[in-house]
Amino acid sequence: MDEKIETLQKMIDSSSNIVFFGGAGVSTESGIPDFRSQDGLYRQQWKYPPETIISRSFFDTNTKEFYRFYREKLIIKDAKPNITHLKLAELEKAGKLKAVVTQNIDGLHQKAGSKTVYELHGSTLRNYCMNCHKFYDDSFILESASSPDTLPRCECGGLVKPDVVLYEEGLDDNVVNGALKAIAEADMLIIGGTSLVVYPAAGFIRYFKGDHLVMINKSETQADEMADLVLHQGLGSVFEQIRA
Ligand code: CNA
Repeated sequence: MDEKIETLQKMIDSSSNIVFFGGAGVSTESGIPDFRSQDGLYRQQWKYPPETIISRSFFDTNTKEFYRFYREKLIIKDAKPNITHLKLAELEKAGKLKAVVTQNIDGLHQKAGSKTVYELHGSTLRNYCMNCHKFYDDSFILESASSPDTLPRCECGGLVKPDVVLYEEGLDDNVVNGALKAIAEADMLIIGGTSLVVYPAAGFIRYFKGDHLVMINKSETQADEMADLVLHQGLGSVFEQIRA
């Protein structure tokens, strides 16, 4: 076991209130592209930049184009949790990890068995009628596309919108409060798979006042300089060596 992994294991062993703060890099090893890596969604050619498409004003004015992107790029039907999701769930079961705070919208932490998950940006697994608030799953959104131009309509006729926080929309207060409380009370914060450039989410790590701050990310981030331990490598190659 290399020295940094040993240090990480010792930090985990001596902590009892760990929080994991993650982003799209947690799910790349499940086959879901992130935004900013080499093969991320921002490098793919699309008629509009992704941050434009997943904004509220675009949703309101170019609804068909929004759903074409949403169905094709953001709903990943058969994705399975990877070793990082599974180890985090094990750490929670062992009573060491108290919460996962995620910017991801893929539901994979819950699929892995994690119970306390703060989904800052919502979930593609939930979609709701903007008229009567009836909820629909992700299959409904996919199956409602008889042609790529078809909009997902509720039985009442209302448009079914993803329960995902779009650019220009605010975060849910309860989720934010839960996430901030968990981070503020943690004795160890592990940040992983996030470029830490999307706000306000990225600012949440500033609430941490515990003993061990660890950053695990393939590329450099703004958290590197304040972290006690920095690992620039794939999350899977780290978590496969960690004992709960
Ligand atoms: P991002 O900006 O794409 O950054 C991802 C970061 O993860 C990059 O710095 C990569 O270097 C790093 N990374 C990629 N793969 C790995 C790996 N295997 N191990 C370690 N590091 C890795 O994504 P952020 O989450 O920071 O940006 C926030 C956006 C992305 C949120 O609003 C999400 O909703 C959105 N997003 C989510 C998903 C998902 O739910 N799986 C997918 C794509 C985008």
